[in-house]
Amino acid sequence: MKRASPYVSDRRRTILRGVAAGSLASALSAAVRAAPAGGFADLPFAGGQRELTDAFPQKHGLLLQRTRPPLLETPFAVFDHGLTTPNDRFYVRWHLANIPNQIDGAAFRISVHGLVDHEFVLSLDELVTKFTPVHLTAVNQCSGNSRGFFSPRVPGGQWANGAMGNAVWTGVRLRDVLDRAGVKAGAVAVRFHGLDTGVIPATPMFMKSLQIDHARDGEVMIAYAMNGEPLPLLNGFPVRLIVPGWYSTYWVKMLSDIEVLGQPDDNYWMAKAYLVPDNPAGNMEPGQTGVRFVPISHMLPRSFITNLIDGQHVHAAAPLTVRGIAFGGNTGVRAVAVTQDGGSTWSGARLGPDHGKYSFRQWEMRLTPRPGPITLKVRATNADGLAQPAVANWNPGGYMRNVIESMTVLAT
Ligand SMILES: Nc1nc2c(c(=O)[nH]1)N[C@H]1C(S)=C(S)[C@@H](COP(=O)(O)O)O[C@H]1N2
Ligand SMILES: [Mo]
Repeated sequence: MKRASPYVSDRRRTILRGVAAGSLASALSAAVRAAPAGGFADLPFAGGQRELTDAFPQKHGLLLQRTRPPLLETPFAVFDHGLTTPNDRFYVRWHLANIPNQIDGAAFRISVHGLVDHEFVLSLDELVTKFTPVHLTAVNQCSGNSRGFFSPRVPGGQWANGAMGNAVWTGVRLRDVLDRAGVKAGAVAVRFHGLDTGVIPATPMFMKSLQIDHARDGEVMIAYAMNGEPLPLLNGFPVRLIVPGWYSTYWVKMLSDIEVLGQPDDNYWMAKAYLVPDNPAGNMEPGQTGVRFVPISHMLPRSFITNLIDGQHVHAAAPLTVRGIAFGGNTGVRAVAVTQDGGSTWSGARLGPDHGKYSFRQWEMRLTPRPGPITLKVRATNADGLAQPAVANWNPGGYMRNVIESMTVLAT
């Protein structure tokens, strides 16, 4: 048996402490009766009034969109505070209403089964101590982040830009777990599900799959820590899947079941939900017919200004720092550019330290505004040379929005 490194045993204690923290978490049902944190916010689209809530366990100051199952958005100002998104401010999204209120980490098991040589169940303790730990900084972004800005509007969670976050994930390679099971010839996909269920038995269980080669690429992780702490219950305690560069619909939370499949997965959540037009931007015209749809996959480049808000007054003729975050999607950020003249001229921003290709990248630019309104736009180009578009993509699911963002400030 492999002896655990001090780091791992340290980690293990943290995780086991996390179990206790998990049971301290107030029940969700009690949580939703609690009073608002104080304060409301107006997201910049019709129907965007949100209460700021403290009512959910391990969460603080999130924009309440729905209580059960919870949809909680990160207020955008949080992204100005640092490279990673604090766990208590990290957004939350669930599909099904029955989510465990507490999980006993000591009793928790992951079942690995299907087209493998040896089926087995894995305890949290084994996962933490028997596999090589890995760390990765990666953006978790909902496929429907920014859906509230779609025009024409589409149904679904009406998020502004806060259904995303960046965290340092610690866990093990999915490949290592699959290797221990021994994937048989003929395997085509690996399917994942967690502990959440629907209210009525007819509700399809939330299950997502990856192609076998993707599942074994050595990057996909089973994470047991987020920013050095156990995962908050609502972000998937005790373990979740991390699929770097892919939309978070694949990042299955409270992961309890891993099944190797010998045929493509045609379950509801793969075959019917989360489909996008089969082109690089997931784009189509509203009302267009004959469009071929495919399962959503990797993310697209995006960038945001984080230290200014639309309509803000700034000093004219004095140096102004504009800063923000960018990410490349499924690869790193090559460049971030800013325009203050509607897009005729762009200047390169200074990029902050590189924390890996799946992380947010901070950027900064100094400019001296002339008096009057200034429309600022920011554009990221990723390492593949793909830049954000000037015109928004559209699809009926409200997925993959990544248009160049714009805001107007008034210099006086
Ligand atoms: N078990 C489970 N995992 C899940 C989901 C879910 O409903 N159940 N939703 C997915 C979707 S669509 C998103 S956007 C992310 C949200 O992750 P977060 O709540 O940690 O931010 O979880 C993903 N993993
Ligand atoms: Mo999502």
